[in-house]
Amino acid sequence: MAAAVYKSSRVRTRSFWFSHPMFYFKSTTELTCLFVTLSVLSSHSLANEQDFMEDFLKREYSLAKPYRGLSFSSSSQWELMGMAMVTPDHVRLTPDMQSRQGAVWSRIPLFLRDWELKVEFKIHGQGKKNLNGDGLAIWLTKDRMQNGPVFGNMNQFVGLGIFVDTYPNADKTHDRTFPYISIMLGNGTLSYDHDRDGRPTELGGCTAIARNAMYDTFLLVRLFKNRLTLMVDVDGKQEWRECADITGVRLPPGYFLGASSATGDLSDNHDIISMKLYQLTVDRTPEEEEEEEVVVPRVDNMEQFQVEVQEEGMSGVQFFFTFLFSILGLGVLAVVGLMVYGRWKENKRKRFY
Ligand SMILES: *[C@@H]1O[C@H](CO)[C@@H](O)[C@H](O)[C@H]1NC(C)=O
Ligand SMILES: [Ca+2]
Repeated sequence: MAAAVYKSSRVRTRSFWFSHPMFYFKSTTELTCLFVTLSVLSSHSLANEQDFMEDFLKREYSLAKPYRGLSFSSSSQWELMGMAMVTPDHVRLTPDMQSRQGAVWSRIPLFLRDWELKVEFKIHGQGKKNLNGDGLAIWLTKDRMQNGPVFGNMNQFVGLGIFVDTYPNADKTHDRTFPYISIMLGNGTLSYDHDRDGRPTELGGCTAIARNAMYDTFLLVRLFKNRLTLMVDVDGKQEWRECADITGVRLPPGYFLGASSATGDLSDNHDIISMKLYQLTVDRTPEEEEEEEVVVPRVDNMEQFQVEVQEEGMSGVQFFFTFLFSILGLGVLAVVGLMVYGRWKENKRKRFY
């Protein structure tokens, strides 16, 4: 859990420094200290970046124009399924029509441990806001080419699912703005709950206004030393915004990349423009090298997610009882205080006689 708390407090501290530097640091000594600290911090993060000694595109795992390695034939690297179709500009998983499903799956299992996946896509359609659906999903899973209720793929999947959910099925007055992108790690027993937009199993996520957008949407998924980060770029600025950051992610090797989508009563065009996989080369310590492989996907430190739940604040009932007990507690304290004071006064009076 430390990671999430540490991260959010660091972000807050930083924005405070930037907005009130002079207010906070009165003397030059303090400013010098701050400067040294910041330099150390930034050089540290630079060193982190250089951990990626080299990265390069793996064509056999990538899907890009003009989509040569893609067809229904068994010799292709990527395979289409359902309503999915290829055009010169994109792979359309579903058209803007009701009750369609489509997917595209890699045939080659991925055995890299550290990688980065860049996905470019576009979701667009005629429907008004919140009268469109349902979104698309990016997969790295044990099974491939399955039909089902999770954005056009099976439920109880085993592996990684990233959902670009464009329709709020749960309470529509809730604080969360859609489209919402979220991450789930399936282990074969966990179930994605569509009616609750997958909240019970979500490991992280963010809002990304990625529908009928002027620019294509980009997702960057990185698995680096068991740390899974998700970044998005929705407004064509070519800048990544952090969406989720999960440590201790353990994914068995040999899973398949894919993308799928489904429409129901509501629809949209769900277009994948490219999925590019880059290998990250990593320096490992001997201990890291020896880390045993897992058989079922899992997250090592599940506590990191309990914090997020707490951050949602107290419910009305919780608040009422906390308030009630605080008042009662104060009352008891006051009574005890008065009694002690009364005793003390009485004792003092007695001593005078
Ligand atoms: C999957 O994860 C859930 C929740 O962490 C756990 O209760 C369940 O036993 C796990 N299943 C497997 C097959 O590991
Ligand atoms: Ca939904």
